[in-house]
Amino acid sequence: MSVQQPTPNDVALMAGRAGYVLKGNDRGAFTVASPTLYPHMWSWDAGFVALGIATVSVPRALTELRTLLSGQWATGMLPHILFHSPSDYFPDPDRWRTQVAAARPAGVLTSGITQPPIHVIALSRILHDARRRGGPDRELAEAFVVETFPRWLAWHRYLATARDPYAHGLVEIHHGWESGMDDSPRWDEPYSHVHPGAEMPPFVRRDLAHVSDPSQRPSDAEYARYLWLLEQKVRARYDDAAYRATGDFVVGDVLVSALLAAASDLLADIGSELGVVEGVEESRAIARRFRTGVLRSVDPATDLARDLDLRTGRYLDVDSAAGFAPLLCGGDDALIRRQRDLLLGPRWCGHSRLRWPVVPSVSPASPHFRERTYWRGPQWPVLNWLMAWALNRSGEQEAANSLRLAGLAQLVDCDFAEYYEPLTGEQLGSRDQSWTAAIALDFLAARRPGRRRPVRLLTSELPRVTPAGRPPTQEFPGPAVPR
Ligand code: 9WN
Repeated sequence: MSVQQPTPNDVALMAGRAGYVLKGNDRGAFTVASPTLYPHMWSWDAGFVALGIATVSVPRALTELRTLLSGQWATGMLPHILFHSPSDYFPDPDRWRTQVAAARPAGVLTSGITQPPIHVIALSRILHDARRRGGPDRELAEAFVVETFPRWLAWHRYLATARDPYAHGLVEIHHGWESGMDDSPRWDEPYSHVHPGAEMPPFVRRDLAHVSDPSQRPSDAEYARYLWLLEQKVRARYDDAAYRATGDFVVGDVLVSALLAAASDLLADIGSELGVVEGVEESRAIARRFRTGVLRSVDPATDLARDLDLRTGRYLDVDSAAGFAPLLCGGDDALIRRQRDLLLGPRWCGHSRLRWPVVPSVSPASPHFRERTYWRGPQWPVLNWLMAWALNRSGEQEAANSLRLAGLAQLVDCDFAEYYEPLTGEQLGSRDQSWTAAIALDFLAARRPGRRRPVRLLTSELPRVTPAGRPPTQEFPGPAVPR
């Protein structure tokens, strides 16, 4: 693959433009996921956004997490959306009708389902940044960890109990949206058992008004199923046991489980470093249980982890990036090495047809692969970040760095698209997507264990890039997030 190195100007522009996007999406105490398509706070987006902002401002990054915690339910659940002000996003609070739920928070309108527990991973990165800076940033971040430790533990405990009542070691999701990968082929089989009832209120999709090509989004039939599950959650009054007894979609999600394991380990680490005693052992036990569940799901024929359909008791065999869940939670060194080789090899990042060697959401070699459709093949920078993070953590710095550099090359157009067509590199979905800009900032800051360098020193490391999209032409100010 021919890659062209960006000029120092490209790199400076990327940092400046990423900061500009995040500043533009900043609503004071939180960041909208994107300016038009997603004008509210999304849970796992907020985690990625916070760790990106931390490269510029630790206090503002902590504010992002604090705002997210203001939406926490009495059960410990962190909802997937905190609504901001009236907008054309649908489903809106009137559709979610969370007032039926006793556990909802006061004073904040939220959705009634979850998203992947990335937040403590973000928090540990923010703490790392704050410690390197020292002074007030360090004090603030350490105090924040101690203060909020019980809240994060309650979030993880909710997933480990209400969402794994039979101790499978896999977090149960009740909606594809809870996986963060809405229409992934991972969910085709369980969704085939979801049949919207006649009682479903009518609806008009509003998302399609914000994309140039509807085929980049889930289909109408898929949307009807999404909204039917939402109705089932409302009918169960958002009670997990009641939904489990009546709802159509109940699946053990390996990626969510691996993130829970990794985040629980980190919570125990940062808590005990700061003298927290209560909850540290519980956190370690959660990590162990879900790591075991993830490793147990691995198909020895493919070395990929598999989701478990808890309605049928069958593992779901799909070549999606979620199969690399063991890389995220660790626990089997030989498997991690095989997953590293698989990830970088010709079925995944090294596939000969890919524009950039970064992880696609589905393997191009899979019959499920569709290059333009949402979570069915396109490349999502946040997934690439997760893989790079996991490799780094497993001591695979070289492999991690190759994903980071290719990820930067992919983003050099500075559009910060929601996702990318993997064969051409075309930007798809929303533009100025907050988490994509945040990933760019984090990759530019080049954190590696014991090492962090300012943005401008990085140019010699970057691969050569030929921007597949339009070259950036505007002038932007430097990172504009308040310090
Ligand atoms: C539904 C905000 C979110 C991401 C999800 C992504 C998409 C929402 C949608 O956008 O989901 O939650 O309306 O399509 O799939 O991962 O958090 O960026």
